[in-house]
Amino acid sequence: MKSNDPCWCGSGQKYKRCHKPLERPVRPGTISPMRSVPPLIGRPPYADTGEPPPGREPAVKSAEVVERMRVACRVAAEILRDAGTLVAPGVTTDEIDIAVHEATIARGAYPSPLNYHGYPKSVCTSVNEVICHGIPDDRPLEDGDIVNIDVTAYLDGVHGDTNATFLVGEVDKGSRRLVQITRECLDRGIAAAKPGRPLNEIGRAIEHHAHAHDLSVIRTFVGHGIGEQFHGEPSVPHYYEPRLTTVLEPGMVFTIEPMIAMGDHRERIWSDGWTAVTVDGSRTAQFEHTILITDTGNEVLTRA
Ligand code: HM4
Ligand code: CO
Ligand code: CO
Repeated sequence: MKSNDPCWCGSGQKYKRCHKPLERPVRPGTISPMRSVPPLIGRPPYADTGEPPPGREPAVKSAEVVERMRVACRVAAEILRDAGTLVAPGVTTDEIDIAVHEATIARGAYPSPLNYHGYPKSVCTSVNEVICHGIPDDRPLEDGDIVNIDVTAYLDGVHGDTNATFLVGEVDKGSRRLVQITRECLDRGIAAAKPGRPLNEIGRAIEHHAHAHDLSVIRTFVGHGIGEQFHGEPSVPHYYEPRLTTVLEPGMVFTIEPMIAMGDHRERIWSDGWTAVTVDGSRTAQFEHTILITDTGNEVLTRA
């Protein structure tokens, strides 16, 4: 990222931070009341209090936990695939939330985001310059938007977590390229996740690919261990962190979920306490899988 590169905004101006204000920034909308989950569905420990109990889960899972995670992860992938078919101009992110909520319950699962640290909805929907943790609201998707849908399902005591970025109608070439390179960043990260290798190879591979295409890597939000807890050890940065020499071991289960920006990697958080947006309004994309480290490489658990 050289400082005399043209601005990401497409204005043709010469310098990186010279863009004019966004024509249609995403703004906070109206959030509908929290939805309920039928009492017969197994609930994570934070579902009623909003706070997960203290205590850390080991990064290496038992074979029994892994078997349960295979199911939760496949269910999450199916829900995400189905939610993606709804994406179209005019559809509100609240409508996507309702569909994800109902599809999750229909599979006997609890939508993990719901009341996690008080999060008010069953899915995260992050549009354009929203990096992550966008709250579904009454904003209709517009032609030319990109939207990430982040689904986590809690089934039989374990979580499965996956997300993807979808195109809304006709999307400009720069945004399509952002989405494609971000998908490739996830693929490069997965390919680097092998037993006996340091954890930092994952972020190194992702960052290398993003920088090769003049894109930046979000640093504040990272991949995470997952299992009986939604977020646990290890923490998986999507940039190169040389001190992170933790060796990957068979049985580890974690997410890789790179968030890649067209401009500045820094974020600010809306006053809702959740919605993370880029400081310069540049668009971001994200893809996520939950993976298991095996004796020979890894297995992507979140395939539909
Ligand atoms: S909260 N999604 N994600 N995401 N949190 C509601 C929907 C959410 C997160 C999250 C990515 C990485 C880490 C985290 C996290 C603590 C520190 C409490 C364990 O919250 O690590 O939360
Ligand atoms: Co998250
Ligand atoms: Co995640």
